[in-house]
Amino acid sequence: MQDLRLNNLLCAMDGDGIATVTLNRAAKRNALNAETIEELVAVFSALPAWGARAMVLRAEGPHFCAGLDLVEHGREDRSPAEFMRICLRWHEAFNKIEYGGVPVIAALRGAVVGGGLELASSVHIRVMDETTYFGLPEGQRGLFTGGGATIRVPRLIGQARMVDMMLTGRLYSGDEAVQVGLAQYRVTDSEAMAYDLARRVAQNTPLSNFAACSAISHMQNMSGLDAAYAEAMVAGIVNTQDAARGRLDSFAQGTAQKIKPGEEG
Ligand code: 1HE
Repeated sequence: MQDLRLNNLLCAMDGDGIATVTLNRAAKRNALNAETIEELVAVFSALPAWGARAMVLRAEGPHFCAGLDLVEHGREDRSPAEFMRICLRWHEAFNKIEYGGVPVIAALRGAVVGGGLELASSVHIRVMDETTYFGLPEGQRGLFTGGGATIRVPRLIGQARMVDMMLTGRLYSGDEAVQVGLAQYRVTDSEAMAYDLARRVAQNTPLSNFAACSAISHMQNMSGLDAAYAEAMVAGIVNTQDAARGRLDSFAQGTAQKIKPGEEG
C-alpha cells in the first residue's frame, strides 16, 4: 500500500482485511479527473492481491461524487480520440471493481451523479443515506456517459428509466431510489452500514465471494447456454473447496447456525 502515491484517494486496510478506499477531493465534490481514474485503477488492481476480504468505498465531504471533472475536461480541449482513451481508462478502473472478485460496498451520500453514478454502479452493494440522490446530468451538459453507464445502469434500473434520467435530468432519491434498484439499502448512517456489511461478507469463504463478485458479472455477458456451463464450472470449483468442508460438517452435525428471517448476519 505504501508503494502507491495517491493525491486524490486514501487507502487503508485493517487487521481483518477490510479495506477502505476514500474519494478525497471534497473541495471539488470528488469530481473524477484523469489522475483520480489512474489512482482507482492502481488501487483496485492492488487491493485484491494484498489480501483484502471486502472493501468499503466512501467519500470525504457531503457528496459522494460529482462525476467527470468538467473543468479539466473543458480546459484540456480533448480530441475525440483523446477522450475515447480517457473513457477506456474509466472502464479499466470500474471493471477492476466489478470483476475484481472482492466485494466492494459503497457508502453513498449527497450527489451520486454522472460519472459518480457510473462509479457507484460498478460496486457490488450500494448503501445510501437520506441525503443521497442519483442523476445523469450528461444530457443537460451536452455530454454522454462514457464510464460504463450504458451497460451498468440499465442492468440496475432498466433502459427506460436511464433514458428518462438522461433526457430530463430526473433525479432519484429516498425510498424510490431503492425501489428502482439504484441502492440496495437506505439508512441514516450509510458508512456504519457499509462497514457492518463488509464485516459480514468477509466471513464468507474468499472463493465464494470471488465467484459472487466476478462470475455473476461475467455470466451476464454470456449467452444463456454458455452462462449455464460457466456456472457449473465455477460451482465445481467453489462447492468442492476445502474451506467449505468444516461448514458442511457442522451443518451435518447440527451445530451450524440455521437460517432465520430477521436474524441475517
Ligand atoms: C466540479 C464538479 C465537476 C463540482 N467537475 N469541478 N457532473 C455534473 O454535472 C455535476 C456538477 N456539479 C454540481 O452540480 C454541483 O457541484 C454539486 C451538486 C455536485 C455540488 O454542489 P455544491 O453547491 O455543494 O458545490 P459547488 O459550489 O457547485 O462546487 C464546489 C466546487 O467543486 C467548485 O469548485 P470551486 O473551485 O469553484 O470551489 C466546483 O467547480 C467543483 N465541482 N462538480 C469539476 N463535475 C466519462 S463521461 C462522464 C460524464 C459526466 O460525469 S457528466 C456529469 C458531470
